[in-house]
Amino acid sequence: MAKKSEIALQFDKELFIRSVKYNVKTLYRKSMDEATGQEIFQAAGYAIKDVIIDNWMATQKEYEKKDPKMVYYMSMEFLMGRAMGNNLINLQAYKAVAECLEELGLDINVIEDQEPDAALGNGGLGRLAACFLDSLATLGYGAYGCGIRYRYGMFKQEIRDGYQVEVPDNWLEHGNPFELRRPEYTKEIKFGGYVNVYQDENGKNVFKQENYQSVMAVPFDVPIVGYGNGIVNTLRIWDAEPVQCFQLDSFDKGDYQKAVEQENLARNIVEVLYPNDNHYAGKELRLKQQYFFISASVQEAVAKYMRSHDDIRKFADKVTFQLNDTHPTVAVAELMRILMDDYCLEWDEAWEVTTKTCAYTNHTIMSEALEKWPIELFSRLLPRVYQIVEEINRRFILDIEKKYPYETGLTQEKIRKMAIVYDGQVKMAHLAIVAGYSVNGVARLHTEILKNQELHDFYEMFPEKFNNKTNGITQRRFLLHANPLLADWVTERIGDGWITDLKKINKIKSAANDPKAREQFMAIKFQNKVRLAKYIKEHNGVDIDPNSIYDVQVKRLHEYKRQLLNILHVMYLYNQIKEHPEMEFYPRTFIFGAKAAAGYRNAKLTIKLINSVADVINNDETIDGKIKVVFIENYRVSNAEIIFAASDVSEQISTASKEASGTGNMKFMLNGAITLGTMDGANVEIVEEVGADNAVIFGLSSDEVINFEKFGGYNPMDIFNCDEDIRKVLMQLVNGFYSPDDPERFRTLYNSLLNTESTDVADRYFILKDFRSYAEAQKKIEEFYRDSDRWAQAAILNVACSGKFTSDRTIQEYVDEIWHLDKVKLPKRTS
Ligand code: 26Q
Repeated sequence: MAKKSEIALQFDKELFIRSVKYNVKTLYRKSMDEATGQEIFQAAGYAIKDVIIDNWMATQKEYEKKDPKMVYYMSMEFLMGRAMGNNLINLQAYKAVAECLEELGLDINVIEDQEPDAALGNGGLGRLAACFLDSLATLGYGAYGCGIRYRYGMFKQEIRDGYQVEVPDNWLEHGNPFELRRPEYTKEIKFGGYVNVYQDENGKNVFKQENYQSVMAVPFDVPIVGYGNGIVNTLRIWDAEPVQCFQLDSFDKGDYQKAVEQENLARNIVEVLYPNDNHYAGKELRLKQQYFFISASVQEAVAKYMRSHDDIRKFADKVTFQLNDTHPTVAVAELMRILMDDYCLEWDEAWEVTTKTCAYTNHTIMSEALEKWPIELFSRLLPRVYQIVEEINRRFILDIEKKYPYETGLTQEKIRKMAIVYDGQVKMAHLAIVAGYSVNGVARLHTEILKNQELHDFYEMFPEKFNNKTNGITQRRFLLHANPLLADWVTERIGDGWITDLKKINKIKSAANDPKAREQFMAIKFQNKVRLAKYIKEHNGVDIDPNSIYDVQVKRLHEYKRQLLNILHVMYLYNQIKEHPEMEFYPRTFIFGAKAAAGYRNAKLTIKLINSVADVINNDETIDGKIKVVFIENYRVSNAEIIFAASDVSEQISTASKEASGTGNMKFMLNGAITLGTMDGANVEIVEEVGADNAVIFGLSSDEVINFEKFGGYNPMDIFNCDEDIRKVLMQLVNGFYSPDDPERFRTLYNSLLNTESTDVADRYFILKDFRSYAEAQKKIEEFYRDSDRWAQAAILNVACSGKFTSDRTIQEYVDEIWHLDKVKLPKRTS
């Protein structure tokens, strides 16, 4: 049997060095010592792409030969982060390249730092897509990621005067060595106009969209390297270009107008990623983006299939589309359109293919995230697609009437709740469920809530479609690359099998009871804490103490994630220390990192509050540095890698039932942090794996939250009136304690917790309700940490029990239970 290292490319160091020098010369007309860091990164990037490209070609050839079933992972977001380090890791060439660069007098970390993050996503959903691509390639499954090549990714966050300022992310400024433009696959995408019906020679209706505007979709391919197996899959992201260059004088006025509009459409459509996370904003341009990349991807998927098959009716034998939330759901109607209008299938035939091809993943139960497009907008932009959606809806309503006949008295209510087109809106989740063969949630609890609450009506109608796929993360990026010290320590003890089979990491369990191993583990954690302290000093100018507990909450800023609970507790602790200076207190560094959607007022104000609290506390010399508060600017994939490795406490404190899964929680666990969390999302399964003794849990259960939401019975004023400590903290929001220049600054945060006049529900996220329980849990953390042996034991057990949370496991479950893909193995390379 060929060993992994034989299949993986033999890495030729001399060739690589020559290639870097050559690239510096031909790209920049410079010698190595004249080149800037960025130029060397580019040159190294091209040299790495050279190494990848043979495997890429070999993989695609093998796919052509074996014709395996493939998945198209359709997603508005791929939060890839940096490519260089990850590609080298998966090529098993990281150390070799580090040595090459060293020979050239360069530090690989410095070169890696030159690469901008590919931030084509907001948060969890986008990063999940990136982890899935890594696992698909590593497991040897044929897959395409389909998305948009945004000119500007997730904004860069700057903190000025404590406030978030959004700065455009011009990530392509210096060029991207890892992408390949593929103009030969260009597709035309049509918007607007109207649909005319003609009859062909057989008297069959032919639908034709006319007087439309179009843009050209031009794909860029990005290689996705599997770990040590020679497989290279493709992330295909679409750029927009105007249909034709036009000359001013050769157009009459109407055409000129149209030409300009088309040019603008092309310019606008892929301009920028919408920076909303878990929030729907019904923007016309967003719907254009969705149809743009979906139409291009579906057209290409069908064209590719037909290049090597002759019967489009068997499409679903070879292709499946996974819809990453409802954002790509228009794929359902676009596939119907292509099958009927371009391939002349009858409705029933096209429906058969479509419903065997499309599957939908739900990532949220937050009602403000549900996509509902106004009919007026949807039908104006996509007139033919809308006709098809209407027909899907009409037929679905017939099904509802069949299942709930009028004599049951349920018909009207079911139609009202379940119809795809209703009340002037197109409901994308309903479309995805009706037209898909699978509906999955992303953690066990989340899937149960979907079945029993949010999507209960659909579950009753299609129980067989519903299934759970608990999220996962790739250990290649989030341990092997992010935490080399811990990765080496694990490998030394148990071998490197965990890199492709994370269950095996369970073998380090024995280290938890080995005093020497515990000491080594804590020493590694300490070094990682020093690395983060250095980063924070460089980027924030704040000194933090690596001997303090690093208590970390990094994730998007959202009220349901309750960063506000965290910072209110810090304010409370600070009051305690001031009131009882003699009180024993283990030094703590509270670390935050979060981007707020640009228009989300309370989220942005929470960032200001965190920074204001930091200002006061960090500059109060009377507390002996017992508490430090740090807000890490511009939290993103690349600095996340440094942060997870250095964390002691993982804050996962969402209101129970609101966080579908969370994936940061898993990255912390893998790096030996202890979860301080609610019984929400995947936290439930994390606690199940590691044991309740090795995590700290607090707060309302999801059932309790759901009951309060349904039946009422919680009034935060009761808590305000009875709990003096909480009252004091809340009053500090409005008495200028943290905002002497403007005492009213944080009034809206105060109101969100207490005031039923300004919001429909006071304390919608149960922050005050959970406060005491959280404070007690925090106390437990402190006691826990004081017993450093016990802490080290628990931390190691977290690493040891993280096996379930690899995205390799998640993907294998998608393959076995949803997609049914064929595995591909590359033949041994002889050259
Ligand atoms: C929708 C309409 C218009 C503009 C933007 C959006 C939009 C964009 C992004 C809506 C939602 C998102 C992102 C959602 C998201 O990241 N959800 C997270 O998905 C993770 C992966 O499954 C889970 O772990 C998290 O719990 C969930 O919050």
